[in-house]
Amino acid sequence: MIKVATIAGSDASGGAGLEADLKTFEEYGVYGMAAITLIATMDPDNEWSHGVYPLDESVLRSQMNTIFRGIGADAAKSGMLGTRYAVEMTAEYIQEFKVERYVLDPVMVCKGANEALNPELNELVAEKLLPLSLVVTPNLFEAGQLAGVKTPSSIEEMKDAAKKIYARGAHNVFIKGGSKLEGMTNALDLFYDGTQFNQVESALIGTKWTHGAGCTTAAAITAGLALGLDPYEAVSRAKKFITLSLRGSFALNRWVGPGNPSQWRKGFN
Ligand code: PXL
Repeated sequence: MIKVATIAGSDASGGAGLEADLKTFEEYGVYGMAAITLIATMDPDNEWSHGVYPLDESVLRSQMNTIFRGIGADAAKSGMLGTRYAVEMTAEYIQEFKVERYVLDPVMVCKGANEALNPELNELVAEKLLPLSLVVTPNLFEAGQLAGVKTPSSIEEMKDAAKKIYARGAHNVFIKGGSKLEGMTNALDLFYDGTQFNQVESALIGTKWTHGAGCTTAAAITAGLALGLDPYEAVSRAKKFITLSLRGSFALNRWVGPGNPSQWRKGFN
């Protein structure tokens, strides 16, 4: 059995975080494991505002030992880390256990939460985790932060950010422009392997229920890598996966709605 680990937050609403990761791993037919960095909750009595509860360092370390020392992972991803020790421990275990297929989802913002999360950690993430990542999956805002430039708003600016992120050590950079680029009629993402750019495009899915799309995309890339796809193949398949998932998106309540990773199983396109 191919085994895949996520080091991520729990999203109590089930659409993002490690819940999205495990659902995605299941669709890919790989065995999923999770080290929980923090628990995110949402308050129905206060406009779905987010609470974030990091787990103690020792609890995180016990989970990391369970997974990496006790079992082993063919690939791993990290999502919301939330604390300095979670960033450092992720670097430590990815290195010690020589996890070559490591996907860094540099979660810096959360749809539905207005302010950036833990901006003081962004530089630490770039320094410690970018050089270990086989693929890094920033959205436009995160790409700007990792590259040290303003948030890209055109393909040229995405390319410039991708080069800068590559120069900081990431082996492959996948910037998710999605629907957010100026003047786009498609959902356009950019893949850069240090020599070549590939635009990865799909039709825009007109939905506001996109909660967890970033987590799902990074999880799909990780599972694809674990199955032996090369980075560009893994990204291309993940793009199809998230497009289908968003086609099946739905509201959970008036504030939030996720995609549906099980659309993949139905195999329509
Ligand atoms: O979508 C970003 C994200 C990642 N991880 C967790 C989250 C969220 C957004 O809600 O809760 C745990």
